[in-house]
Amino acid sequence: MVRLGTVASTQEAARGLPIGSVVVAEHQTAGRGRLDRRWEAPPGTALLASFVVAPHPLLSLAAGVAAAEACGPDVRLKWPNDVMIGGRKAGGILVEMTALKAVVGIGVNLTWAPPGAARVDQTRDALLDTLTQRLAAWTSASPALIVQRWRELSDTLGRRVRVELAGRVIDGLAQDIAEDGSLIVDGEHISAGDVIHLRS
Ligand code: BT5
Repeated sequence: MVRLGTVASTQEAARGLPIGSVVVAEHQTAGRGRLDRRWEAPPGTALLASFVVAPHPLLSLAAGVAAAEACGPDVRLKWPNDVMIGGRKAGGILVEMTALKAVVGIGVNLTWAPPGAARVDQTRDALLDTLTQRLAAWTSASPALIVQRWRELSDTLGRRVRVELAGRVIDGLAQDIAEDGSLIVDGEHISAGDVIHLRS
């Protein structure tokens, strides 16, 4: 485990390290979300970690399941892998994959959250411990088991959602997760993108 003070992003710090490495930082000056969005957290207020793992086709869902289980019983997952408490985002996951390895970045709000977001009431080290264990278990689980557990933890399935794709918007019912991890909305398989939960 590599513990750092201030770093641009733990993702970059982890990229050159071997499988099995974990990088944790106190503060990120350029914490990233998906699609180059920002991940915000004042110094010392969050779990900011990157895990170097073997590539896995369902890694993003597996990491979501691991994070949900580590964060506590009230946590649900918004597709693809937002960690939600009471409908508010408490944590996020960024998976970056190459042919040989993957870096799973996980950020969880602990003592601070941006307006409208949620926090997890745990210490950083306790959460890091459970998360490391859960991630090891779920990254070696079968795809069928990962999908089944994701369904149980889902906050998205059964809801009306809006999916924004390049140049197109789909409003429909989030029916299921396919074996490849894609979200099925009104029969259409969505493999990447952002989902908005609509009020039904
Ligand atoms: C994510 O992206 O949710 C993935 C976040 C991954 C962060 C970790 S921290 C350790 C590692 N190192 C990094 O540099 N990154 C990873 P996305 O689904 O794109 O969501 C990003 C959006 O979430 C932003 O555009 C904001 O709207 C919102 N956001 C930013 N900071 C937040 C926070 N602390 N809590 C809740 N929402 C936040």
